[in-house]
Amino acid sequence: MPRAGRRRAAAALTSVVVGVVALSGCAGPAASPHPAQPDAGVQLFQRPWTSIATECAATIGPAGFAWVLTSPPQEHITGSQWWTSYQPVSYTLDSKLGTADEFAAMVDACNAAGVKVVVDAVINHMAGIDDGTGFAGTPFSHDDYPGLYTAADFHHCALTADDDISDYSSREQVQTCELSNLADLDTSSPTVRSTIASYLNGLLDLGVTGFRIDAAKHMAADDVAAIVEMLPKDTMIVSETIRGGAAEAVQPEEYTSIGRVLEFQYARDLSPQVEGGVLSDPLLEDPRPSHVASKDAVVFIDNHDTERGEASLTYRDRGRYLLANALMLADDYGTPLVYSGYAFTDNDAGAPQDDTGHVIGWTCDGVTGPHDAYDDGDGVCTEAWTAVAGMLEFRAYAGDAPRLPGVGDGTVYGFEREARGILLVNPSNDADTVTVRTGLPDGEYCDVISGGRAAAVDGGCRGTALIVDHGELTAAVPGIGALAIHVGDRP
Ligand code: LAG
Ligand code: CA
Repeated sequence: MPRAGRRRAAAALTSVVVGVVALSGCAGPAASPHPAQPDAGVQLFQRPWTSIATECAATIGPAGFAWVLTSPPQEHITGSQWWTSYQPVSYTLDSKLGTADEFAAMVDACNAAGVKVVVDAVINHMAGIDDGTGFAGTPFSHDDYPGLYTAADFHHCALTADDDISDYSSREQVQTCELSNLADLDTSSPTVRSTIASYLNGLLDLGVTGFRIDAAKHMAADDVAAIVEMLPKDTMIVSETIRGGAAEAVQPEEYTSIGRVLEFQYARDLSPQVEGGVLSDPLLEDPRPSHVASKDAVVFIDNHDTERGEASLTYRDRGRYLLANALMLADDYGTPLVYSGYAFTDNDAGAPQDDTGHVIGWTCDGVTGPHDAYDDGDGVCTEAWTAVAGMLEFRAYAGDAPRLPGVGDGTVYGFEREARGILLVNPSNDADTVTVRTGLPDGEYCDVISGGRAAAVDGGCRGTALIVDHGELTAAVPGIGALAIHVGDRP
């Protein structure tokens, strides 16, 4: 079958990329540096497949992202709200984000640009409404999906009056009752498991690399593990397990043997510091308190749920949001996932769509940073920000160098990745000049926050030039601004 062939081609491409960048230095830190393999991803929320295809080649690949996380690709209930994507009607790849052919072409385009594709897999549940006709024309009712599932394939928990989850201290409720009325699949059933696995294997056959497991907390870890065991061994898995505190029955740690998990505590610790203007070191030992181990964590400043809820920094915070993203990308904890959505005032509002219900889409040509103001529906285009590309380059050169204890004074805080790079951020409104000690070799460097990737040009710097002299860096850090230098970007 050509499908299996495509998958092998994608895997081969990946190993070539790894081979080129995996030359790590055998000498000390002062040796000529090589960038490590990229690891960071970007969530392109509600971005149509044709837009992602363009964007992989135009900005995401060149910026140095390793992967994109897409919104759910399966048929869903009709409606203009974004969250219709989270109410599956069938596993046909025909949605407001595009057709199966457009999806396949997007995967090919991204893989060709060196960007892996991770798909949001909604497998805990089906629709939350009584009945209807799906986006691709499939008729359904709450627990009956023709050719796919019948009532026997769903949990009917009978633990609460309406079968909805109400008590998060009850494992049985969280995993077998309905999450806000969404028909809860009986993921302990072998036939349900294999139906889900064949949906996911079909996506892998198209060249996808892995999955965000939506609502993983609402499925027993054994159920998720059994489904993942039906996929190829190298499938990337990122479970969405919202950390809900010690009183909750289900904890993220239960899912780390299956793959990585989204660590919600990271932004809860970092963002209020940036917002409040007073930064300090987290506990630098691994694992950090209330965090899974670094190797198990995918971290983010916000996502499509938290930007409508708990997140203390979002695109609306512009410069401070950028600082939080820079701090995350410079860190030695977890795998970062940058978020890129669209502006909104109504939490339910979907991305702009045409009269067939398809999202119109957007690409990010010419975007270099946060806008001063956003109109509803504007793409935020975080992936195209100069500073983000610069910090991805910083991250690649930082490699596995440890994060050192924080430096700075006044309103400036920063940290070094030992002898590889140093980031200074200033969350206050006024510029502040600091002098800090650093293990970077003496000489001139180009700031990648203002200059982006390959900030050194024609013997100078695209952005700010900085000097390390006698092991000291003196720098004027702009208000609500940052500076970052690393050993790979020197004029
Ligand atoms: C997720 N992760 O575990 C997604 O990240 C999150 O965006 C999903 O909720 C949720 N789990 C289910 O996949 C979203 C919206 C909800 C929406 C739901 C289903 O945040 O607001 O619920 O998707 O579309 C909506 C209505 C509810 C209604 C429900 C069922 O808001 O009032 O009960 O639909 O009809
Ligand atoms: Ca469940």
